[in-house]
Amino acid sequence: MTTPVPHEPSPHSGASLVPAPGRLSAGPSGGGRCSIDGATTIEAAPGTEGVARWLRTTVGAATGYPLPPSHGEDAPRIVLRISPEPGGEPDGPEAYRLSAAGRRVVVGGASAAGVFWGAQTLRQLLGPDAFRRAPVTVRDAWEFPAVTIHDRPRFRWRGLLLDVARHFMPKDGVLRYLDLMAAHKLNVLHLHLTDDQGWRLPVERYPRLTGAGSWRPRTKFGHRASPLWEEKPHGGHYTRDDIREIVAYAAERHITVVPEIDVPGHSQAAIAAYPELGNTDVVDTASLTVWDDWGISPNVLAPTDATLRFYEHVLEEVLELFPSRYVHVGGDECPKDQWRRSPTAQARIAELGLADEDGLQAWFVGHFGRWLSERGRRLVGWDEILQGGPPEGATVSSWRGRAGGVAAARAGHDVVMCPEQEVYLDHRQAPGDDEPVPIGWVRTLEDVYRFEPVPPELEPEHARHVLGAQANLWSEVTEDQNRVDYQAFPRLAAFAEVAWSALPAPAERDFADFEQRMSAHYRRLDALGVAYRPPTGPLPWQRRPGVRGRPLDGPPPVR
Ligand code: TNX
Repeated sequence: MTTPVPHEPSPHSGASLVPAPGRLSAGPSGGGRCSIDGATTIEAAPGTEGVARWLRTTVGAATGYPLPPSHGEDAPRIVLRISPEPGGEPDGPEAYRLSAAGRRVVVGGASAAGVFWGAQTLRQLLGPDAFRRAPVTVRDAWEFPAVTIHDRPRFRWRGLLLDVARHFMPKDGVLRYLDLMAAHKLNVLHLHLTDDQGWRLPVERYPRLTGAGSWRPRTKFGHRASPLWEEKPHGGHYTRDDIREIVAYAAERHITVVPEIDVPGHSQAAIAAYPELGNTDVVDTASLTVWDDWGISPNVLAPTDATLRFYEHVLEEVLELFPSRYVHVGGDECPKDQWRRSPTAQARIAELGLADEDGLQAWFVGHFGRWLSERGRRLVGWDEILQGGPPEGATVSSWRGRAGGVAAARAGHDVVMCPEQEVYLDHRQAPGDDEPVPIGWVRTLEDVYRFEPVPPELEPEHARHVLGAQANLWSEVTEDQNRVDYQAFPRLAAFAEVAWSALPAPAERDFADFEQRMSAHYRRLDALGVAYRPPTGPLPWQRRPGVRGRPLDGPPPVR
């Protein structure tokens, strides 16, 4: 993590950048314009070819300009270069500087990632139509006010979780979200690939995981109290090439895909496919199906050697497909009832000399922590992995509030802050009962804008363990792309600013300034075709009258 630079509200209201950059000033000569046109070329220094390709395919498509490689000194151009800070990298590898004046734009990044984030800023400067895929009008030139920007992220983990298990998100949808993340300078996609309700990852050695585990014969609208079963199968899974494509597409955008294989709970789909994975001595796992309801399934993995081997084999294929240093193994919400009743589980507790079932869970997760570190990877787990002691070197996703993150950081573990009370985007964003299937706490755009990833109670020497923040978008109530967009936006834009920009303490944040920039940003989202929640509330077709959500005055949110 880099030290925050003080945030200056944009003096350049026309630019309306989201997330806000560190420093922005009017062009080198104190004013003037910058333009790109049909003669503009791209001069890409070694290492920045990917950014040039991205500019050509996006800004090139939107403007209709070819943006060919530069030859010769005089052509109007976009210059891409990697220019580490002299004497080190005080601003971190993702920092960039952008200066735009006349017919020349220069983007210098501390690394290719920095150059890429600078290119995102350039696209925003060009105006909302730069987010379209073809020109809506033929223009001689695209103009914007000349500007100089110095920018860098506050956090190195700026994540979004997509739950592709509860409702499958086809490959195109994932690629589209990678584009949306890139436009907001987010850099970690946490893919929740397995759960009780579906297994989406192809595993060559165990074909039934997707063969049987990737679909359920019926599904349900609404949260778990809803009576609205739909007698229609739901399912889908990726192929190995789909995963390779997703990972490569993400890498071109300087986004890391962190895969999650959830163990030992949230595993009913796997048990339905391979009944021997479950606690066969206390349940007839052969009659289990992929779960068609929401909540926390009691059917968890058996703590046997055979189960460990099975998941090692699964993880071998995960490591082959995902280069990410971090691999998430879940560890959340594992009901212990079956283990309490299972003679096999109890024998294991005795054999290992463990105190109880929590110890068994820690042993199970710890096994994979060691297994991953022997292979040069790092385990990430939900904050339940703190019970019974987290594996050495594990990173903790703090979701049940901030306490898990604080305890983990004090114990020397890296943490990603994603408290459900603040950044669960499946939760409702307004109190009105016209919100579509409202669940969870009300978290408005302003609430998300005032989310602070570093818990105030954390001592400065431990705060460096906060790698960053993540917004989690679970999909029990988001059955298609429009519903996902509605929950994600506009709040993901506020979240991106929290994760990227050096904002002051929550109470001092200038939400009015953010809202003003958002009015321009909504035009970008329109051009991108994002079905966001309008500031005035849901459009008629975004409502879902009569579907039971969760009453606001009830107990804490039901999942
Ligand atoms: C909690 S976050 C869960 C998910 C649910 C989500 C719904 C976490 C580790 N577990 O399984 O989908 O709440 O908001």
